[in-house]
Amino acid sequence: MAKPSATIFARILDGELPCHRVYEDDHVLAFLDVFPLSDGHTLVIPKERVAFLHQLSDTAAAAVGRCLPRIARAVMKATGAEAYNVLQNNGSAAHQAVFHVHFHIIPKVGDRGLGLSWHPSSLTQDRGADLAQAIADAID
Ligand code: DGP
Repeated sequence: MAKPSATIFARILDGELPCHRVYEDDHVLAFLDVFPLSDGHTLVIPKERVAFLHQLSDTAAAAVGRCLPRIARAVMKATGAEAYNVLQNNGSAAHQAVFHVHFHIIPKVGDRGLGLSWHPSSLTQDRGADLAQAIADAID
C-alpha cells in the first residue's frame, strides 16, 4: 500500500501538483476532482497525512467536519444541484484509490452523480444487540 506521504494528494498539498482549489484553511484543503462524476464533484481532504478515516486525529476530524457543510452549500449554490452524496472510501475493497483521507461531495444532477448498488439485508433483534454491544465496547 502506498505511504500517505507519496500520494497524489500529498503532492497537491506540497504544491508539487496543481489543483482547482475551492477552499483552504490551516487543516483542510478542498479542490475539484479531476475525474468528476458530475460538475462540481469536490474533494475535501485534511492536511494531516493519514490513509484512513479511523487514523485521523480528533483535531483534523473536527476541522474537516466543520467545513464539510459549508463546502457542500457552496457546491450546491455554484452548480444548482439540489441533491448530492458525500462519499468517503477506506481500503481498496471499498474502492479507495488514493490513500490519503478524503471526502467526495458529489452533486446529483439528472443522471450524473454517484451511482449506487445497495443490497440491504435485515437486522434481527439478537444480531443487533450483539453488534451494538461489540461496537460500543470497542470505542476508545
Ligand atoms: P477514491 O476512489 O475515493 O480514492 O477517490 C479518489 C479520487 O481522486 C477519484 O475520484 C479521482 C481523484 N483524483 C485522482 N487523481 C487526482 C489528481 O491528480 N487530482 C485531482 N484533483 N483528483 C484526482
